[in-house]
Amino acid sequence: MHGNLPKRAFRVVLIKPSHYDHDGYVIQWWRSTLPSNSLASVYGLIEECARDRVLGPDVDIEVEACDECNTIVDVAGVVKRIRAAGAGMVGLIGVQSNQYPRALDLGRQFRAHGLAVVMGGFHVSGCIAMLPTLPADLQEALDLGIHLFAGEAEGRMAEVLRDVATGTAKPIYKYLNDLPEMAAAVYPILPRAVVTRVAGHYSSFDAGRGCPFQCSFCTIINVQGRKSRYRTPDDVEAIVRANAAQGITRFFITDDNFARNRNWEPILDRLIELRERENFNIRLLIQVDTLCHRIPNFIEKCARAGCTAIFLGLENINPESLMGAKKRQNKIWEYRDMLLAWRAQKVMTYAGYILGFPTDTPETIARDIEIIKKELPVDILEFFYLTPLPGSEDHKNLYLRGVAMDPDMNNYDLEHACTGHPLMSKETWTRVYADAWQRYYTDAHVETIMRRAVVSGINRTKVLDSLTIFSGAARIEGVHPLQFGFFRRKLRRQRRSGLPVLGPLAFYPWRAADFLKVTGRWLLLIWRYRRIMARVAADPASRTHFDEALRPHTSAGETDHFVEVFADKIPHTHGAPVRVAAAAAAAAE
Ligand code: B12
Ligand code: SF4
Repeated sequence: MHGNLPKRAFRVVLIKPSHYDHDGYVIQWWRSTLPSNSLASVYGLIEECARDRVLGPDVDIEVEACDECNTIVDVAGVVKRIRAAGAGMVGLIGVQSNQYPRALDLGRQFRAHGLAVVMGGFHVSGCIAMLPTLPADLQEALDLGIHLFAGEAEGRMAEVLRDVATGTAKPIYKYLNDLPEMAAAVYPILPRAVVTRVAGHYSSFDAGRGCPFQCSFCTIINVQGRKSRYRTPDDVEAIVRANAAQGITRFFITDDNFARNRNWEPILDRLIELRERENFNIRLLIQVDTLCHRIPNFIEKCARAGCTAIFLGLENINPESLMGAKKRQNKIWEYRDMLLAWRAQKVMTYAGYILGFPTDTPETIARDIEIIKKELPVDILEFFYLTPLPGSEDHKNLYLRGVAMDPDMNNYDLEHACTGHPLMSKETWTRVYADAWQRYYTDAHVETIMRRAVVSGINRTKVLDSLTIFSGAARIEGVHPLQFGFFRRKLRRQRRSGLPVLGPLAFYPWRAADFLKVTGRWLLLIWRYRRIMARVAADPASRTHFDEALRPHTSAGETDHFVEVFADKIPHTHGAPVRVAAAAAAAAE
């Protein structure tokens, strides 16, 4: 019957916006280094709508996706393709606060051509979840006729498409209080052509959402909730198989804390089965917390399932800062055991470190980084400013108290001081951030990390490549390594609205000089680090290398030197080193 209906098309163009650098150019690369899971999630949802023909049996839903971090958005081309299809919409995907100004600039251009635009992601969801009234920037989007989507879209995408197709889309879709179950939910997927724009062909999926902890700087718990919602092993297997069919077997599991995914074990068991019985060459990058070593078998199973690297939120080594941010779960006296447990499985560790907690000063930060270098066997340390991200409790409190915060959302990328600090001026804090990279990534410490990699049997090329990127991204490119890619592109015309588009005679000589300077600095860094690697590899002593950071705790109650430094700051929580607290109390008498 339906076969007689003339076919129509509805084209959905999904764009994950990037954000602007200091000069107002879009941060984009020939190849990015990390995949966008938000894009993969929404792509999967639109594909489901296409399969289910939610706009009617005669309407073909066509979908295309791009991540602006690795693809130039051709606005005119998008307009042409949607017009050629006869109907459609632009989806601005996974828009974070720092990406909001860029997303608005893109939305404005599409709206000027009369296209329907829908925007979702953490800025929209976080602001609507936490603030009593709609902030001015979200109102600006509404005034442009952009539709906002707050919450998660699983099970809701068909409604949005139908509304857009019939011209009845709502200004705001609000689904924050009704979080979808993830069991049997549609899973994230991207076509190979999109994935190949990520160096190393990494794809991603979230095996779960929600985190039980309550860190005050966190946005996630206020948008995705604190209850663990998780995918089934069958779904995870289906994700792996669907990607493997396109030749993709490397995944970033984007759960903020995979260790608190209540289904972690059956999921890992299934991945282990796929690797060990069916020879899938799975490689995983996961995010965990600092208590994960206490979960029986967790680390061992992660390694068997193909985990070669982890991200963890160390955040700070001063218990006072951690308590202030309600990060009570971080027990500094267990940091070394936890890191050694990962090393024993040959897994590389990346740790996030936040600068700007209320009691931080340039001196304490410098001291703490030196302590980490000497006493903790972490490979990569990455620095962030403590930032009141929209959607976090910190942001809400400052907002309600009327404390000044940077009005430019582009700066909420964890690389800028966005509010005042009680002990440091903005200039000092900025200097401290730059100094932190300098202080950690000294050639001497890079050499120590390489020696530790050799003795622990961790893939040295992987460690060396990461050291190069993390050492150079902020200092050479001026962008955080999490936003890094290979070969920066700066398009003369893709400049932030309000800033002038330079003429070719001014732009190209500047860009050529800029390119040569940056390339020269990279080549120098790569050359230096390769020499360090060669030296370490040639030195037989590397194979028996030992330093304080690699020393396991041998007797019960034994504490690290740095734990003693913070003895008076450690709260009397369960498991805290009593000997240290007692010693500190005795010393104080
Ligand atoms: C994986 C990840 C990354 C990856 C990939 C980016 C990505 N978005 O996929 C990498 C490592 C590149 C990354 C980098 C950064 N990230 Co990040 N990242 C995440 C993380 C852990 C998961 C993202 C995800 O996949 N979520 C699951 C998806 C399904 O949720 P979602 O994006 O919200 O999308 C759903 C809905 O919002 C909605 N939706 C979204 N878009 C649209 C569009 C339409 C049209 C519709 C209808 C619906 C819709 O439907 C989706 C499905 O339910 C989140 C935390 C989190 N739990 O979400 C942080 C998070 C998004 N990142 C954050 C930040 C700050 C950054 C960085 C600036 C720095 C940093 N510290 O990491 C950089 C920015 C660089 C960049 N280019 O994105 C913040 C953003 C907070 C904010 N208010 O802006 C978050 C929330 C974490 C935090 N610290 O609070 N990140
Ligand atoms: S552990 Fe991570 S995801 Fe969980 S509340 Fe803290 S910052 Fe958020």
